[in-house]
Amino acid sequence: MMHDDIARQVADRVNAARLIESIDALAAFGARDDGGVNRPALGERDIEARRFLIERARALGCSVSVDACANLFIRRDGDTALAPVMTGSHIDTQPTGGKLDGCYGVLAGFEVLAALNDANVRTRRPLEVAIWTNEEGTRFSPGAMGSSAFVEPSRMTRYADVRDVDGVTLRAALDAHHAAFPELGARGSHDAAHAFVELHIEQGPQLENAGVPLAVVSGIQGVRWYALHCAGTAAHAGTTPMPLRRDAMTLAIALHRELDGVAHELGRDDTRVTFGRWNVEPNSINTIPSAVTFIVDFRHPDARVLAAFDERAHAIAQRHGARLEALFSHAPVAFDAAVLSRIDDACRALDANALHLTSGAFHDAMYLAQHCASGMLFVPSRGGISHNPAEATDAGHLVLGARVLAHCLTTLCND
Ligand code: HGY
Ligand code: MN
Ligand code: MN
Repeated sequence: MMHDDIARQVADRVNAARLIESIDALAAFGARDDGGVNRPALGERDIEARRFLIERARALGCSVSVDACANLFIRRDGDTALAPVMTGSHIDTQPTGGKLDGCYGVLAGFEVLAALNDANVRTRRPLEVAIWTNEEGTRFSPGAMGSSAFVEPSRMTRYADVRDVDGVTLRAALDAHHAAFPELGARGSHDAAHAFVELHIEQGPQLENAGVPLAVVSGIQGVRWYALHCAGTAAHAGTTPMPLRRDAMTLAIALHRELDGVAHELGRDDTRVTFGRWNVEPNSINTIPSAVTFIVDFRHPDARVLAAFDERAHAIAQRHGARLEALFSHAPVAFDAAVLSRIDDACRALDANALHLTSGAFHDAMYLAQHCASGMLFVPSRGGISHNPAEATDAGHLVLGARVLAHCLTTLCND
């Protein structure tokens, strides 16, 4: 039987009810009252969610292994020991996250494993579903920590001492994960995979505005995160005359205004600049702030604009006497043409219309692209909303995305 026929058979065994049930079941770990999810990387809820997925993986007849950054690898053996095909994403969430960001890609990978079993299909290559640690970067910075450590293990030396807002180190969080799953074997080899395909929600409005159910993602824009540390002198809010103050917040607001202006001047309509995290000390109504730290998240598709912003940001910080700390940087990524063509083929095989677009959000696939031929597939986000409890995607789109993923992974596993 031709590869395409087999791939079609597997796609046809994707079970809508099973996929939707798994999304709702995973969302229970860290469920918020408003329908969203708050599941910080390697926290208790994440550990319990991982336990739930490890049990489901074993029920599917798969083995589960782990690496130094607690990335999980759910493996369905193939008929050979050739390099595996990989898929997957992340299950850590934003504090006011939704049920789908990352989770959908992991659970669609599980659905493909189940569909292969239901179709009684053996593949030439192994198939691995990866659960990458700390993609959001909201507990431990930088983002996409797990996938970046998988691609370059030496990064773990620097990552281990990174602390969350409560002062807990990544090392301590990894120790707690190991204590929770002492039986998990090490994945060991980091030999290149045959290919990596990540399925994800778009998290923006393009697909919905175009009325198209799928996107083959040609690349990801670049990202820079900086912390701006502004110093002042704590003093009494009532007694200290304005000219005598060293108010850290006054300095921070001046920096914010200039950085925002430069971001829009350099990047024009493609600029995405966000100042989402502020820390004020002592954060008291009637004490002049002695220290303010805020984080800038700057994104742009053009590497030259990212470099120009970097230069201007350093100059602005220096001129104002603030300390700029570079937290995270990833250049724009272009995915592998051959893998994108296979994803396109799968869309066509299932008579599904697909756009080509560049991702505004970063994803683990940006690092996997350094490891092996990689590509991404998107489904629409209702209202373009994400990183918000209202994040949602029509069930029909979720199922179609899983079917295309099943078709694509099956053909890649038979290369
Ligand atoms: O920030 C991002 O782009 C991703 O959603 N973590
Ligand atoms: Mn994500
Ligand atoms: Mn996200």
